[in-house]
Amino acid sequence: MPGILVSNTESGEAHVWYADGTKIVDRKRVLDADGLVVSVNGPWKIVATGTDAGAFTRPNIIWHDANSHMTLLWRMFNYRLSSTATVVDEAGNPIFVGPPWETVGCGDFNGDGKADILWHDNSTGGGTDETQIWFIDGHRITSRATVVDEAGNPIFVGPPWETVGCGDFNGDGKADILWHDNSTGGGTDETQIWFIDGHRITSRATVVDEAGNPIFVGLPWHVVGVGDFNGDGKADILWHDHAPDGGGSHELQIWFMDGHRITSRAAVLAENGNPVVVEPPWRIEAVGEFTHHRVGPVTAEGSPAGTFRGDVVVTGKMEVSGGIVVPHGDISVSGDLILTGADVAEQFDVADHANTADGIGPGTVVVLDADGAIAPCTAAYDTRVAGVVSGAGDRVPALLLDRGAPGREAEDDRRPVAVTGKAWCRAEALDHPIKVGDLLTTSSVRGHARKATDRTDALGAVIGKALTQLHRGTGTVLVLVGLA
Ligand SMILES: [Ca+2]
Ligand SMILES: [Ca+2]
Ligand SMILES: [Ca+2]
Repeated sequence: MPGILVSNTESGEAHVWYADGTKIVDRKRVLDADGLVVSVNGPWKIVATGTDAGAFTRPNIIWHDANSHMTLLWRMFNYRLSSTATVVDEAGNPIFVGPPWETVGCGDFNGDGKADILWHDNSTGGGTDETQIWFIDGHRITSRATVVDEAGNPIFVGPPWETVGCGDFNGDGKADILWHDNSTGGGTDETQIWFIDGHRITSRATVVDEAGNPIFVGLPWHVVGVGDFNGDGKADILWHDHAPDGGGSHELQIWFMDGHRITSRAAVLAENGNPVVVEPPWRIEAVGEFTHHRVGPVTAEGSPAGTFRGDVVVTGKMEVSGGIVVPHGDISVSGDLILTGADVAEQFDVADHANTADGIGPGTVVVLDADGAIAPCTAAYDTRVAGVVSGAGDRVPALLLDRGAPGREAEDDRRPVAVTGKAWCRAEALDHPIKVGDLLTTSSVRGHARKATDRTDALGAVIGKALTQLHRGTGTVLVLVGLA
């Protein structure tokens, strides 16, 4: 939703005024990451707002420090600071640029979905009147380019012309540059758009009124921002009737644009329907897209209790007690995948002859038959060993592979076999006690493991390493499963 960013020059607080068309529908104080009211007084000044498209759009407030000349991005969640990042150059080093260079605004000039920063090298401060774009990815400059004219030559325009904003006026997905020919500096009060593709001007046009005639508007009216107020994909122009000496009605007007032509004009209204007024100590900082999310618990019931068509972003923890089903697509994790289960198990069919009264329960040492089905081991040093049926004691599988969809037929005749990780295992110490660290192999006692005492025979028949001991008889041993 378009938002007008205003600040109070006395208290320092900043507000986002959410605009639905021409009407202010909500006003929120800009908060820092701790939820405290932000103060914009001091060397740091808000110079623009931008929006990065992507998995989700997120507004950025762009700050510039008059002392250090650093440029800082504030990534916002609604009207609250989410994270900050210093703009860095192509090599990753913080970049310091100040007067006579001035930040004009922020827009996506090359159409890659990422907001770029527009600068002007003001000749009244000794600059060359060059206009330059920093193409940005995240907070890093990927390249810089001087704006060139239709013929590809660098273009130098300065006072009385002023760059007053940028936005995509013709809806081609690439930001354009808005100029005004200030009459107090000897200009004609013409407003002009440079339509841009990357850093090249494709065409220039004087803004015309609804009837197609060039329109000349100057002080006390001046442009304070560019944003798409009616959501038609084309940027509109926000004007403020406020002279530097304090004159004017202090009202705001939007020019709804289609390319360089005004389709309609309307005053910005307050919640009560009256024209909104911005007068000192309030001042307008920028216009941007600000997300306007509901804050507070949302509850819903039913099946389904909610449906989203599009991406869903969760910035906090998500707790799911009913399971997650991903019928299509991948799951990608950039952090650690933490599983409380103990082993990685592979699902196997149980051989027909193994479905005896004795069963093939958790902890059973199993071997493969000729069909790849599993049955309890019955011989020592059996190289057909597949692992240990998972799930004995307090250990459950962390990852279950080759598992059919829930409810799949014949899933009852299958068992998860731990092929790596920790699992409790039936074992016998009839001839040889098992100590921690002993290699275990199959036993002639059905479904049991035993200590591997013969290294040669054990080759290819190792189940894993004992993590607990068994002095005599039969019992269970925790095994670090590792087939070898
Ligand atoms: Ca871009
Ligand atoms: Ca455009
Ligand atoms: Ca529009």
